[in-house]
Amino acid sequence: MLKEVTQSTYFDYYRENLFYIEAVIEKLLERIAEIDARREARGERTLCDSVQYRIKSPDSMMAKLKKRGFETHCNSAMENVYDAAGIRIICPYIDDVYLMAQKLAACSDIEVVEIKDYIKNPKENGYRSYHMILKTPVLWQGETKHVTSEVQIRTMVMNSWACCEHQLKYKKDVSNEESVALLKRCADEMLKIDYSMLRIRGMMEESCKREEFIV
Ligand code: 0O2
Repeated sequence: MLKEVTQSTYFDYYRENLFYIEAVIEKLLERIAEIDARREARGERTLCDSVQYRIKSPDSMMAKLKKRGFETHCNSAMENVYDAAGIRIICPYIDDVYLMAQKLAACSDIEVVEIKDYIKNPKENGYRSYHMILKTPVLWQGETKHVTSEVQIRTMVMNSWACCEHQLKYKKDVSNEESVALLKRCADEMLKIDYSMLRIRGMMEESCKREEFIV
């Protein structure tokens, strides 16, 4: 059971929806693990460095609903906001992000509702990540519900930038233009690191293949 499910503040707000939210997270974690387990069995590199998840806190959910002009009760949350269940997949390389997204979309019990590719179209502040809104059927006490969730997929490099930025300024009104511009420049430089790492991997894989061929 996820730690949020045992907290009464979460249950007081989400009521029985909390169990569906927990179930959808567990199902997606299973699918993600299966994707990498299949690759491992074929002797391929795994796509995930780590996977994180969370249930959106009632305060954060109510603030989001209010900001968007919706009522703040839990039924409104389940209808109007898609990220009560949130999963973040951290991948070593930038091509892993797209491969993982493709593999998830191919799962028979996962429907892709929306995609926001903040890697191809980064946010103005430099934020990069691949976001998927998914709908997944979950069964709980004999009733099946189609539950939405948000899956964020990004590289370790993108994740370090996002974590620092989140701590420094996300949702805060920071008016120091120089620091905001510097943060954006860091994000752009970090993207170059992602592409360099991909190139290095390609070069190493090539030389391994050549050595195997010679032997
Ligand atoms: P938390 O604390 O992660 O749950 P909106 O929330 O209205 O701006 P929307 O339409 O819900 O945006 O989805 P979007 O833009 O795809 O972003 C949702 C999530 O992406 C956010 O969740 C963050 O986790 C992450 N995110 C988006 N933009 C940024 C950013 O500029 N910096 C960082 N560090 N993370 C970002 P929540 O619900 O806002 O917050």
